[in-house]
Amino acid sequence: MSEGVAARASFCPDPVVYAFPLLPVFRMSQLRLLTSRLGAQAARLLVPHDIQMFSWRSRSSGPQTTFPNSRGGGSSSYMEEMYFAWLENPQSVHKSWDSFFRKASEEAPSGLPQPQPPSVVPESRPAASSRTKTSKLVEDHLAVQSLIRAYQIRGHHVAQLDPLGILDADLDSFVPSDLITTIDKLAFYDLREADLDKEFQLPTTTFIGGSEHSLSLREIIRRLESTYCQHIGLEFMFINDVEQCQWIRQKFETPGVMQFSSEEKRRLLARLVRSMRFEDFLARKWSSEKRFGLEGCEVMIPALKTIIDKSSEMGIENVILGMPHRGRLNVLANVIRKDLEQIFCQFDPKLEAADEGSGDVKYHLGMYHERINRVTNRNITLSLVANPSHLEAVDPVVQGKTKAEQFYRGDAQGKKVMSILVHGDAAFAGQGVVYETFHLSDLPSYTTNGTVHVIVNNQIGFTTDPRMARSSPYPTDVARVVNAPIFHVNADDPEAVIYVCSVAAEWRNTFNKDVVVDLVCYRRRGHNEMDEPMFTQPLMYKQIHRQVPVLKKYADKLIAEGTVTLQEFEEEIAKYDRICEEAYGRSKDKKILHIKHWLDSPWPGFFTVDGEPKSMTCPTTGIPEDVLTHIGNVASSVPLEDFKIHTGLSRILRGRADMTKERTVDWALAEYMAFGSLLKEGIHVRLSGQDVERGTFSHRHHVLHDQEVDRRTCVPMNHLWPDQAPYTVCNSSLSEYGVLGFELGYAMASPNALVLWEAQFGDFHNTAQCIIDQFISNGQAKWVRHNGIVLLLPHGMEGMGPEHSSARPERFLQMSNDDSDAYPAFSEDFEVRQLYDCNWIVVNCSTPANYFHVLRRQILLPFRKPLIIFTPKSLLRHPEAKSSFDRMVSGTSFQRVIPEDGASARAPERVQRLIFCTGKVYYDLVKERSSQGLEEQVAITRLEQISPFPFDLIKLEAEKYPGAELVWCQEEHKNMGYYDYINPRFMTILGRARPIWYVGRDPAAAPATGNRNAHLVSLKKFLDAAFNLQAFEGKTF
Ligand SMILES: Cc1ncc(C[n+]2csc(CCOP(=O)(O)OP(=O)(O)O)c2C)c(N)n1
Ligand SMILES: [Mg+2]
Repeated sequence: MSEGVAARASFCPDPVVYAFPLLPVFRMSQLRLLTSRLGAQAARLLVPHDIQMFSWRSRSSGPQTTFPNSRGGGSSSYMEEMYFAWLENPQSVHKSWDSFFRKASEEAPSGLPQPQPPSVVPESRPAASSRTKTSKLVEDHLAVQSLIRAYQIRGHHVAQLDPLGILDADLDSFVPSDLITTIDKLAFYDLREADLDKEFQLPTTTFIGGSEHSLSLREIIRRLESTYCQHIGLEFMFINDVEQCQWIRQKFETPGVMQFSSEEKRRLLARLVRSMRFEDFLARKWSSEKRFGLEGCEVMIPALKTIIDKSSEMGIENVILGMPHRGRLNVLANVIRKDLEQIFCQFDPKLEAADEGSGDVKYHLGMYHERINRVTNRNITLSLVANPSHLEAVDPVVQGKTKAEQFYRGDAQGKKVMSILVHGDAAFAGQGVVYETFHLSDLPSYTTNGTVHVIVNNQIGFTTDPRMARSSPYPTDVARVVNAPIFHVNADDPEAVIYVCSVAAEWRNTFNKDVVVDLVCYRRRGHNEMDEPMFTQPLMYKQIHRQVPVLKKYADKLIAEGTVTLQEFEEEIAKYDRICEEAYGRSKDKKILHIKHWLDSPWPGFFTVDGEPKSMTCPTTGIPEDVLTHIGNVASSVPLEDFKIHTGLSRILRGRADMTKERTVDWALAEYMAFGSLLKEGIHVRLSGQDVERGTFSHRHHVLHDQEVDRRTCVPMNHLWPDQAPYTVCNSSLSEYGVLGFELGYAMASPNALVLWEAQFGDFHNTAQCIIDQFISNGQAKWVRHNGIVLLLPHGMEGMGPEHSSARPERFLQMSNDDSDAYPAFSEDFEVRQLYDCNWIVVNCSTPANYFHVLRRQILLPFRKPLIIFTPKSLLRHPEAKSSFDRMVSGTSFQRVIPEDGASARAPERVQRLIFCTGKVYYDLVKERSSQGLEEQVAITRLEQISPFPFDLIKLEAEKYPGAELVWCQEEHKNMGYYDYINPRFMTILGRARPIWYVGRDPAAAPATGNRNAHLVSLKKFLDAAFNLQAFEGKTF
């Protein structure tokens, strides 16, 4: 079987036998010669493919010659056609072909045997006798060029990637017909064994020659084999950019590139020792604990460390990592360098947690560490972002955090901050958020300037085989959509892995684009340490049990070649084992577990040293009138000269100017004022989501477009004050999961930014449900990490159908953690305490001023909580939905409840009904009350902050109207909206002495009807009930 790939392709009956150890490089001379002419099947395979523009410059001197639409990938027939056409009439072909053939004829050495015409030549072509030796020379050169290209494109299909040798990494044992895996394949190119020793000019699209410009065919094939078909499989030829392809070719093809100094080899061995012995140590001490060990992919530790070393060498100072369960503890210990005792004490079930919150399992926690990189001697900050079990959910979060860190450092090119994402093979292929995250990678407001992706491709997902887990050949194919090169590598060849990782880091630094390293490995144990893999993968695991661990293989190699001695190797192991033992000893002294030691994004200076808020008050959120006026003026102007805006927009700006003069704001202007005033105070504001720049409802217009100059835009918000903080407003890709995750990560980086994500319509947030359920609602409880992200969710029943109506308030409220049954103590700081204790804030503002205040409060609070805002649609233009400056000037604040202030409030004892409501339905209720003339009998009070529930204010309101029936009115169906949330809380306040009656739509399956008439009928029905003062007579509760 020493014939390597050739043997594999044709003769090997049992793939397990040949796959490992390293295959010797294909030796052409040992192959049987099968002199076959190009048969019909092979001719069929000559159908043109891989059509691409490429250039071929004469290696020695000649000018660049461009071949229009030439088939670079393996068809000589097109070139033959060109050639024969040129022979007949040089003017009949493009001048680039003319000059090429002319040059080739001039350079053709004499004395070559007269070639026979290939069998694929159509009959209409010139007879064999008319063909010259130049013709054969050209054809053979073109054939060799095609052959080189075939290896570059398809060599990875036969690369020896699987350490077990039982699976094909591309899920297919098919051997591409244009690779010379057996000698008869030469016929595919109309070449014969006799051609093997002929010299061929090398095109500039290969570097296999090193300083040689020509090589024998035998050597060409040997070098291609060794580059493309050994332990590294390269997928890059789909990349559209020729320069990038050249770069990769150079990195891998150049002879002798994979040389390691003995120091590098020893370092690699030491890292493998740590990786392997760490898992061994855990296995010994806690044999029945789940840890999702890295055994079978121990090389991941040196792989990640190489990426970090290399990046640090190129100037990176901050690396943000995201990764799943597999090997996470090992990464914490040996890459991030978390104190081992901190890790070990996580295994002690008796330790008491010192922090508030519910905590998380050890393989989900995050970490942040600043240290010196020992290889480069430079400072480096490493953070591993905490994540839920939900695989790949952390990807966009890491990217958002990375983007923010780059932004705050002014690192627009990503030269200082970068991200690394580690993935499992099954999850990378299966989870859609991976695709969504890739699609953010090159968008100006979302790019992190390249991410290095590392796949732990253990060729299994829990109990599922790859063939059942994906339809793509490789788990990595999703990366092709963004033209990211993919480097597959056999994880049992540590030097190949290290080389690939260092090229990946260089790629990222050179092109600022994503790159994927696919570590093809195996999983030595079950999915976790308690799992029996033989139930489902018996044969695979039989092979795995026979598999010699990579550390042993590599140590044997280095000992054999004299790089280390056995004694040194054993000492290295003993040294690390001692480190672990000592840390274990220390971990036993720990009595308390601090989850805050596992914080991935500390906010220096924001909290006290103990991690507490610096105060428990919130300053008032109003601002001086001159600031309001100034923002209003800028919002209604075009700050750039000679900038022509649309006439419709001029009208909108004039409207803003009028409102400013009249000292009023609508929704959009209130938002402008909130953002603008925060920018003035040095708070960066970022608003992201689909079509947010204009606003889905065409109300925002934060980006003005010059009507005469393409792509000339202006963001007046960035022209407010000379020293203001920057404002970013960005239309996102059409993704919720990816983009919301991204913004959450962005908000993680600093407390001094207002980061908002707006759903196009509120109901679309459910495609980002994982981010909401796993990160936003409980991130602080699990990971003691605050986050002030704001979700803007357009919501309201307006007859638009079952979609586009409900932002599903019930879901957010159901996940709110304030206790419905606990009657709170109304201390002086109740309002702010309640906010501090809650997991998130849910509001539905009915006035622009209140929206303004709640946005500002978000930043002025001494801590951070996610804020969910149900935002209006029709209210954006409702004439009544306006606020006076009086409600926004200094001294004013957010109103958690807006009490009735009309006629009924002036004589509350006479009021028969007090309606509580939230949001837009207020305006319907007021209109109906007025049309029925019930202003004195019915009071309407608005709940603006729904959660945490303003027990104190609601109590005051209820007490103010002692004789009134209490009603909760909502436009949503009864099983949706707010009713289930507010009802028990009202009961708690009222001591169950008074009922709170429900008025609203009946329970339903869909959030809204698709029939406009049905919508109006149900609206009328519940409005009638709201003002029917006899509606609840005689009813008990
Ligand atoms: C979104 C999601 N779905 C399902 C699971 C359950 N689950 C945990 S690990 C796993 C298999 C993961 O396989 P792979 O990505 O190949 O990683 P490996 O465990 O092999 O390293 C599954 C299905 C999960 N954690 N997240
Ligand atoms: Mg896997």
